[in-house]
Parts: sequence; structure tokens; C-alpha cells
Amino acid sequence: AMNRVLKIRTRLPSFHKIEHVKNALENAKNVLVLTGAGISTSLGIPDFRSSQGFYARMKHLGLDDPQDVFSLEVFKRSPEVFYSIAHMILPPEAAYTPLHGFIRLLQDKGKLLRNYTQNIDNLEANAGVLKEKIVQCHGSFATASCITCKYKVPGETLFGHLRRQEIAYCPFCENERKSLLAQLDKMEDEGVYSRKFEYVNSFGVMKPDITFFGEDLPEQFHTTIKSDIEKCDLLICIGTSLKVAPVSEIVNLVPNHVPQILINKDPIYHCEFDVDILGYCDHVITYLTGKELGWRINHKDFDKILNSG
Ligand code: CNA
Repeated sequence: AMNRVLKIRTRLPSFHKIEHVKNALENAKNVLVLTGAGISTSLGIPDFRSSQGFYARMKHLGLDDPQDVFSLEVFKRSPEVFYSIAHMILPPEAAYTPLHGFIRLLQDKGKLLRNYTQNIDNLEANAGVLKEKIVQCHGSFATASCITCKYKVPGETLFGHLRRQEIAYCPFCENERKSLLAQLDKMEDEGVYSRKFEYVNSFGVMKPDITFFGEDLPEQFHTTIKSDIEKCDLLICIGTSLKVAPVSEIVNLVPNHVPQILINKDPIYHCEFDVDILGYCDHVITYLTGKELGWRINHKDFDKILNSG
């Protein structure tokens, strides 16, 4: 029945069996794990690009491109677009998936070089992955900043607003914002237009520190990636469509002699892996660890999934 979830494609003649994946995991000392939204979907957090994903649910907003909900330019003009959907991607408390548990297991075995996650749900922390082992390539909800003056607050202070779909404003920019709005009102009455007011809607608006299209990645990504690429002896990409650069470029930067494995629901055609394991990642990883490697992931569903196969 595991064939249902484990469909292996391989490009390397010497890498044609699950035993080789098993050996790679057994021998590796510095695993670079690259993850995406697909490792959290089993908890009901939609990914972006699947047919049931977030982008498919964004149609009602009438955007040309659903990715625009994470565009800095759109946020500056119409912050209400992001505020109307953010509640759907707020991090759930305490939960994590067997796949997050697997990353923790690699850490416990001293094999985890780093987990580069594109996710903003912070679930790695719930599984006990150490802060220094994680690079949140696209930021997180852990903090939020005023888009105008950069005043920073703990992310939770915004959660109420995000749940109620109510824009949160920076206390320090409030007076200037009111004065700008008053000026704008006056000018509109007079039928005058000025470019100065182009971004007035987002003046003093708080934005979670997740990386939008049009923003640079957090500093930490740039400081660790070069040496990690040189050091890693196994690359595993899990639950990501690898459509967003520069994270997607990691795959091409890892040297050819380093084994590269993909675990994903859908095939990826624009990157070369030694082995593609196509299936639901929680099932694939439970099978690989429990049945092939004799490792145990600390997760409440581990035995249930293992015995379901
Ligand atoms: P994506 O482009 O939506 O791709 C997700 C991939 O995961 C797809 O190829 C799916 O086939 C695959 N997938 C879905 N479910 C499973 C599963 N159970 N097992 C295995 N594979 C599965 O998402 P990416 O992460 O590649 O795109 C990058 C964006 C998405 C990042 O900037 C994230 O911030 C953003 N995102 C994050 C979250 C989150 O934090 N949980 C949720 C939605 C989007």
C-alpha cells in the first residue's frame, strides 16, 4: 500500500532504490533540509500553488495575480488586501507535523546542518528545532514593523487585528497620518491631486515581518547560505514547488557530488534531483524512518501512519 504514497523516480543509475536514500540518510553528517508550504498542509494550512491552495482561494479578491496579496507595492497602496486574508495563514499554536518531527530527529542525531524554511508558520519551533538550526528565508509572524518608521513590535500584538481583518496602525505615526488624511480630504474637495498621497493608505500601517515580493530576504539567509552550501553532504527538498528565487537557486548551487533528494506531492520539472520521492511527506518520511531506518519520530501520529501502510 505504500506504493500509493511512494512513487520513486530517479535519474542516477546508482541511486535507483530506496536503500540508497536510506544509506544517504545514514551516512550524512550535514544535512541541508529545504522546506516549503507542503510540510504544513496536513495541519490544514493551505499551500500556495496546489489546486486547493491559497492562490486558488484568492480569486474573489479580483487581483490580476493572487501573488499580489504578498506584493509590497500592493500593500503600500491597499494594505486592506493583505489584512483581509492574513487570518488564513496565522500560525497555529503548539501543533507540528511528523515531517517537522523528522527535522527535529535529524537535529537530535547531530545530522542537521540547517533547515532553510520558506514557511512563515514557525512550526519548526513547536517541534523543538533550535533557532540556530533554522533559517526563516521569508521571515515570520514573530515580529511586525511599521511600514513608515520601522517601529518593531512582537508579532502577537497584531494577531487580534489580523483575525478581525482590521488594519493595525503605528502609535508613533498616528498624528502625521491624521494630518495627511485631513490634507487629502481638503485637496479632494478642491479637486487637486498630488503624488505625495499615493501611499497614504499605508502610512503608519503595521506589517508582519514576512518577506513580500519586492523585499529583500532576511540578512541571516545571506550570511549562512554560502558556507552551508559548501559544508552540506546531503540536500533534501520537501513540500516546495521551488518557484521562488533566490531560495530555489540553492538546488543548483549545491555541488553535483552531494546527493539531492526531493520529497513532494507533485513532480518538479525545472530542477534535477538524484531521487524524486513523490507522495505525502508525512507518509513518505514515516515510512523511510520507521520501516527503512528503524528511527522513531517523536509525533503522536507516527505509529498510526506507520501501521496504516
Ligand atoms: P507552494 O508553491 O505552494 O508549493 C507547495 C508544494 O508542496 C507543492 O509543490 C505541493 O505539491 C507540495 N505539497 C503540498 N502538500 C504536500 C504534502 N502533504 N506532502 C508533500 N508535498 C506537498 O509553496 P512553496 O513553499 O514552494 O512557496 C514558497 C512560498 C509559500 C513561501 O514564501 C511561503 O512563505 C509561502 N507559504 C507558506 C505557508 C506556511 O508557512 N505554512 C503556507 C502557504 C504559503
